[in-house]
Amino acid sequence: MLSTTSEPIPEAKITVIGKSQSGKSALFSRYVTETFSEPVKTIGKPFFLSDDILKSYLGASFAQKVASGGKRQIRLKIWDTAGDERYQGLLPLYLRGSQAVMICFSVCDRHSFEQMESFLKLAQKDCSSDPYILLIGTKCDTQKESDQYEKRQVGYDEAEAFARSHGLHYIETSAKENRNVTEAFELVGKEMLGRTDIELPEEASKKSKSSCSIF
Ligand SMILES: Nc1nc2c(ncn2[C@@H]2O[C@H](COP(=O)(O)OP(=O)(O)OP(=O)(O)O)[C@@H](O)[C@H]2O)c(=O)[nH]1
Ligand SMILES: [Mg+2]
Repeated sequence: MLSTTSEPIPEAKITVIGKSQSGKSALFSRYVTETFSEPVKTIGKPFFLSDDILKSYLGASFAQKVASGGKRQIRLKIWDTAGDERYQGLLPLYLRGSQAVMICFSVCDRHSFEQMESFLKLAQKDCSSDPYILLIGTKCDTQKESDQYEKRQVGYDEAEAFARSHGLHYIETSAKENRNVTEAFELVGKEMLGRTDIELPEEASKKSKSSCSIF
């Protein structure tokens, strides 16, 4: 049974990183708003027509959503960061204190896959504790037989082997066709519920009052 509303829901900070145009915002907004619309490059201006659900910050967008991780619930506080190189200097700020990092590449952009190693290092260096890292191959609706522009350039087996060699899970998603999006976030939620550093809202607010971090 899921927890009742009177019980406090534990929360976790999740940060989504990866090369520009790898599909981070489409994945994030598909999960949070359950829609797919042509996203605007994340730079820190209000993106999508929105609303109170998605909030815009310098070099990132933020939203939260309660996920079910098996029998329990967890509030995912999600930061969707800008992949544009001009904003890479801000990444350590967003990564700090993240309990999970979703590293995205596009299966139709080999260059974005080649950058996984450096994003992985960044996640391992800049999160304060040992984060749960999930590798995500986005745009899996693009297949070999598609036109040149959207041709798949990274196969599932290669990406999965890369993830396994680093002891990580790998999942392929399509925000466009709504494939594996909820599954990816719920996997993160489930992993978070198995950790000991997950906080209840009161603990998190006490901590933020006693530190300088705005996140
Ligand atoms: N075919 C397909 N295209 C997608 C999918 N997800 C995103 N795209 C397209 O990929 C492009 C980039 O998507 P974004 O979500 O803005 O990428 P991003 O990683 O947030 O980019 P930055 O904000 O620049 O870091 C857009 O034109 C999207 O429409 C998908 O699942 N399938
Ligand atoms: Mg974006």
